[in-house]
Order: sequence, then structure tokens, then C-alpha cells
Amino acid sequence: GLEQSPLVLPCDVSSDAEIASVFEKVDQEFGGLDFIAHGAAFAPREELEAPFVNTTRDGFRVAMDISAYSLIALTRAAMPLFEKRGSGSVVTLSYLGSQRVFPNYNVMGVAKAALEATVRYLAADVGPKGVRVNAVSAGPIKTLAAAGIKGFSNILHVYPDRAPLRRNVETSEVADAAAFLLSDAGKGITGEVLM
Ligand code: 0WE
Repeated sequence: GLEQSPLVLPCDVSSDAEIASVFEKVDQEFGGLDFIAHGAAFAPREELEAPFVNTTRDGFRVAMDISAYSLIALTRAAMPLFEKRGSGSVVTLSYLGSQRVFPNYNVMGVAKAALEATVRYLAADVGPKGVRVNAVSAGPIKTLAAAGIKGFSNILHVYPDRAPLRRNVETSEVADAAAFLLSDAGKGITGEVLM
């Protein structure tokens, strides 16, 4: 069963060929798909440290490709598998830097704004096929990727002073929100960004 041998596959989300290959293997193994949890994001490190006005054309392109376009590409590739199950649900991860300015978040904020708009356009497009698309906008989490980013640890320290619950979010709380949206508990919710 799945617990004994989960299917773990690498996937460069900037490659349509690798995306196609992943869903081909999922189809072979399971004959359909219930949901996607999308958590891919990347901006070249320099873009998170240099002044925003110095954002490079290539840094912008890479951030948008990996962090926003990949949701469209993965959802498209999953549609035939969702249709085999009669419905599907997609959740992606965003951050409030899409709506407000956070020091150093820079081009990632622009990419998250594009990602959240992508959630709404995808939701409208695939909704008639029974597929829902939502985002969870998590607070800052001390991950390996975040460690060492200029300004990140300051943000982590400011949230407990200002957030309504006076603390940072836990990873399990982000997972619970995603599980809600992915499951039938959220079956009437689409095109939403859940804080
Ligand atoms: O979305 C993010 C970070 C995603 C991210 C992280 C890295 C680090 C390593 C994207 N690209 C890269 N590129 C790398 O080379 N967050 C919500 C976490 C985060 O990152 C920040 C934050 C917060 C919060 C960067 C600056 C300021 C605040």
C-alpha cells in the first residue's frame, strides 16, 4: 500500500516534460488523483537582498515561472486525473507579501500577487469540471529556505507583537488549513486565499 511504498518523484516545475512524466507515473500507479498540494517558490537569492528597483529581468522571470506559472502547469497536467475521480482540489501556499510590502521580500511579493490572481482565474476555469483551487496564506515559518535571508528573523520576531493570537503560526496549523481546503469539508470553497 501507499504507506509501505509512497511514490516519491523529483520534478523540476520549470520543465513541462518532467511535469508530464510525474503525472504519467501517478496515473499508472493510482489511476487518478484527488488533490495537489503546491508549495513551489523560488527567487534568486540576490533578488531578496538587493534594492527592489534593481530586480533583474531574469530574476523576475524565474520567480514568476517557479512561484506562479507552475500552478497553472501542474493543474493542467492533473486535470485528466482529476476527471477520472469526478473532482479535484488544488491548494497552494502564499504569503501576505503579495498584498503588503515586507522589507526584502521584493520580487517574491510580486510573484505571490500573481499566484493569488492565478488561483482565482484557475478556479473560474476549472470549477465547471468540479475542480477547486485555493491558497493558504501562512505566516512566516522558520524553514531551511528562509534561514539566513536578510530581514527574515526580524519578521519572525515582529509577528508575536502584532498578530491577533500574539504568536507565530505552527506548521501543523498550515497543514490543517490545507487539509480542510483539500477535503470535502471545503467542497463549497474555491478561488479563495485563506489567511
Ligand atoms: O515565500 C517565502 C520565501 C520563499 C523563498 C525563499 C528563498 C530562500 C533561498 C524564495 N526564494 C528563495 N531563494 C533562495 O535562494 N516566504 C514567505 C518566507 C520569507 O522569505 C522572506 C521573507 C519571508 C517571510 C524574504 C525576505 C523577507 C521576508
